[in-house]
Amino acid sequence: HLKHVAIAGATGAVGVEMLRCLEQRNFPVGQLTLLASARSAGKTVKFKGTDVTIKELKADSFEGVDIALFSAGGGISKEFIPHAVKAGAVVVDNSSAYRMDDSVPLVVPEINAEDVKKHKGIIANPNCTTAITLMALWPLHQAFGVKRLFASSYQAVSGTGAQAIEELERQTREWAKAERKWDDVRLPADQVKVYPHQIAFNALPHVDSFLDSGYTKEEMKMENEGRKIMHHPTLRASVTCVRVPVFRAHSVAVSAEFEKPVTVEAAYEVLRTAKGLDLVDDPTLKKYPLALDVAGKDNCAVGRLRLDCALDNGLAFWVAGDQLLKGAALNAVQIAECLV
Ligand code: 2RA
Repeated sequence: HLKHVAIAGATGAVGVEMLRCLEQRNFPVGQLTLLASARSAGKTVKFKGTDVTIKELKADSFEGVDIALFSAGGGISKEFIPHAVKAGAVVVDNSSAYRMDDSVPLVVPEINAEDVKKHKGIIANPNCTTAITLMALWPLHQAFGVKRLFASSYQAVSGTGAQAIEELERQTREWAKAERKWDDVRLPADQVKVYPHQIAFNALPHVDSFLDSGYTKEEMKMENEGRKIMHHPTLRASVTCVRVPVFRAHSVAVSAEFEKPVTVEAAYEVLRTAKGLDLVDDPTLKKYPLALDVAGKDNCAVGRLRLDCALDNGLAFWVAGDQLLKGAALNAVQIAECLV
């Protein structure tokens, strides 16, 4: 039966995609409440051909709400989710606020949908880089038992939000407008607002904040969240997260070591039938996952499979996925689908 659904952060890059996923997947929405900052209150957006007016997010915004999707940052989640739960809503939170809370399931439906029913009012959506990587790692883990992995991510600016998308657009346009050459790409400091350094034509090894260990919070999410989602408490993951001038798809280079003997052919067997994943792997035809190809798509894509030459029993591969969809909005809506 129909649900009263709320989206907190409805005007953000992820919130907009959440609304689109609800519509495209024909989610049983009986009533829709769109919540954002005072700045956005009063604006209208279309849902199934009807104008819906955005309201200011407040403590009492959740009366009668059955399912609340949050994507407005950890601070907003911490402040307002308790009110939503108190009002009787089940919350799917895209922020990192509750992911490692023992009473909060952390879910990628293709992997651990059964954890959804253990919720005490909140279900957490994983970090985008984790979700996208696990879409390829999970089937391989089921078949061969992953011990540890080394990964480098190439993360889209959409992961930072709408302002970062705008910053990459602006910096790229600024360079092109001036008809500058390939060896003259440094922009004036006042063009660098969102990131610590220019993102256009650059690669920033700095996503989220640094820890005393020298890793960033983003880099440790792969191990911390991977252990919880896969119910694999001894998983080890050494990751370097890099922001690159790509708009909305994350790509990850992975080297994974397994318990059981692996071959590329055996890996193909499990990847070919994995849900939510496309196997795109034929270098002779220049076929491998591309950020531009997965952008806007529900499925992630895996390719460049080969026996890892530096591990005794490992596979190297490349996985890509839309950061706003499987990395955030789609996964959150798929979790909500487990609730209806
Ligand atoms: C990022 N994974 O890409 C983080 C949050 N979406 O910035």
